[in-house]
Amino acid sequence: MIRLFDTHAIRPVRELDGLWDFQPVGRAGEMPQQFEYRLPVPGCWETHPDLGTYRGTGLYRRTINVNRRTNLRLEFKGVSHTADVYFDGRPIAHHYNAYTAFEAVIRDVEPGEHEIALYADNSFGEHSALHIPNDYYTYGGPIRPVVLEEIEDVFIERVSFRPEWANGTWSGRWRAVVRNIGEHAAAVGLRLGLDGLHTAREECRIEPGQSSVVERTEIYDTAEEWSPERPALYTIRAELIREQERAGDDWIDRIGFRRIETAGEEIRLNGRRVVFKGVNRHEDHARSGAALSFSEMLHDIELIRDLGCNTVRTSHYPNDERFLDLCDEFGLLVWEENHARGLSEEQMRNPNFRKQSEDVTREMVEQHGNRPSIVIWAVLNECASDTEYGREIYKEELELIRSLDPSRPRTFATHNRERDLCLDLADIVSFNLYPGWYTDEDPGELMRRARGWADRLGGAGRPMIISEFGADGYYGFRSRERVKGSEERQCDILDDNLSAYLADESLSGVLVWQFGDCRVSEDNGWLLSRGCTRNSKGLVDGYRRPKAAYDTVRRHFRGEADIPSAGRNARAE
Ligand code: ADA
Repeated sequence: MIRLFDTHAIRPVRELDGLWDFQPVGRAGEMPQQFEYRLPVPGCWETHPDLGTYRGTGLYRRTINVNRRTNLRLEFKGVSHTADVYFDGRPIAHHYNAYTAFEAVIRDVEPGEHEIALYADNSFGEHSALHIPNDYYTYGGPIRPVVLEEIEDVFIERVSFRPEWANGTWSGRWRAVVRNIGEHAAAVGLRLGLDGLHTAREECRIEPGQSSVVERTEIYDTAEEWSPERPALYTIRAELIREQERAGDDWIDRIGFRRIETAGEEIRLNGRRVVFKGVNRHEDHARSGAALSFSEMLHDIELIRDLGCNTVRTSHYPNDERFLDLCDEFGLLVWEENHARGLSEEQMRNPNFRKQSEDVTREMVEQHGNRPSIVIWAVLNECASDTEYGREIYKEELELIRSLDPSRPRTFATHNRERDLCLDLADIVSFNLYPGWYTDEDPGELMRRARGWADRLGGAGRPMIISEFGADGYYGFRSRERVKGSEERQCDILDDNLSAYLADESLSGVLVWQFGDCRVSEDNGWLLSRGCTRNSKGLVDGYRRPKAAYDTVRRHFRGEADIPSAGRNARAE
């Protein structure tokens, strides 16, 4: 399943899912004599019993049949973490980062059988500045769908639609990119339609080998607002009109009309104050790794809604389009962030860091910018925001986001407390704090101190979010003494944190670390602080079995927290 809706009605599209041949290889480009394995796509190789800890390069191979001479467009929605794609033995694409999509366009493909070879590499080293040994796992393989499309020489590359609200009326700012891969200039029409509300037409000319941008603003004065209570979605459709009014290509997406802005210390959604109550979520499942099936994603959404959350943070990378589709559909608000976790200044000085980080940021905003559910863009979780060099990078990335999308507030989650040098650069100040777990601080007191740091360090008068807090809780580990690591102690710590944060009316958000337990890398000492090589701060375990803390959080988020947790006073310390 590619998306929750058809992205094309005219352009022929098919998903290349199913079993592909697979073989571990030494490097991209190497063709083995034989293939020992057949693995699912989408999927990650760790789900195979022989390959549960394989780190290196793996080759996925399959053939396709083409029944007429045509141009092909292959889209890989996410390959972890470096992809090299070959078509009939010829390299056609290279891409770094597991969490954004990339394409390859192949011209004039002859009818017959053709081979697609996808090399995926999940190895660590200087070549990979963002995927490093970390407190989550970098799996290997095509963790998201692979799509095959047939395109004409002139086709629609991308359409963005930004809703705007002015003088009590909605309008929409269209921006369509039309590309010409042919050898002749082309003049085409472009029909831009929004569900029955309007259709507009523009003409454009595209030189060979070039792209043209068509921009237009339309008024939609009867549009219904998208909100968590009523997530009204509209379908936008761009149609490319060739000679004799023939529709040559199309591009379909879903959008929603909603406003998100900060006003002093408040965040406002559609003009009304919103407080984010939610969870941080990794794309990780004990059964399927980072390649969650659609039904596993939907199950996560159902659990998150059942918890009483209105928000999910895509820690620490852009998420699967199908998961975001579900958020659009169910009215769940999303904090989406670029890919990075806990990079020191030295790691941010990796010669590949700047380019790799800029690419994933740009791709995230370009690929996900139409979604009403995304209300915050964030960068660089817990990186070196306490150094001068770090500040340079935070500034660059936050400015890049602003230049690509001025419509959403930006933030970053910091653990640098009173040492942070970047709080003035973001629209929202966000702190990761772990009182009760890593420190013995009182959550209410710490939150007030955090407000003080924000006020002193350039974040005065801006909204504040507690973007992470939590505690380990090993599923099934019970303790009458409520020791650290027990389900009971996890309940206590979350209870203390949530009681303090939710009682404070000035806070704009509380996001629990984390929704589900996730696998972590064995390298780099993570093993020492992560029993069973898992980060066990989930409200559910890797298989989605709710821990006792699930109900603690559920009571708070649903406003039923005066019901005390069982046995609370029994802690022996
Ligand atoms: C950090 C980090 C998370 C996770 C968490 C923890 O603040 O942002 O990715 O590592 O702490 O469990 O300690």
